[in-house]
Amino acid sequence: MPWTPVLLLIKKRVEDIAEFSFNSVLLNLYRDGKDSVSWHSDDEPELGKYPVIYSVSFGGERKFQLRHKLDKKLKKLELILTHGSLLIMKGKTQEYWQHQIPKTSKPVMPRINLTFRIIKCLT
Ligand SMILES: O=C(O)CCC(=O)C(=O)O
Ligand SMILES: [Mn+2]
Repeated sequence: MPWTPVLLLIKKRVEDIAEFSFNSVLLNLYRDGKDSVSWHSDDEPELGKYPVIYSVSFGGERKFQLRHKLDKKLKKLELILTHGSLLIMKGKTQEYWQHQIPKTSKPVMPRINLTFRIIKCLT
């Protein structure tokens, strides 16, 4: 899909912070607490060896959890992604960690998450 004016505006704000550019964004809509994303790493080959992902959240607050893939003694990490927050994942995060947005039974506002990414082989 082509960039929309609003997405370009947000992309520019994110790039001003990052001091480099992104060439793609993935948009997720969580309509309510039943919408979720389960454990995964963003480690698709087209993101390269050390994916850099800038993740912007709008709307309802949701938990973001991280778990180490190998060291089971390490505690799960948990952050609350608030409206307007920016989460940065880079380096070996995707190699060693998985993340998820769990379902919640609490009433939550709809949420939109934008993950800005660099796809290495766009034609
Ligand atoms: O909604 C979020 O904060 C995370 C989304 C996510 O992990 C993804 O799209 O790969
Ligand atoms: Mn992800």
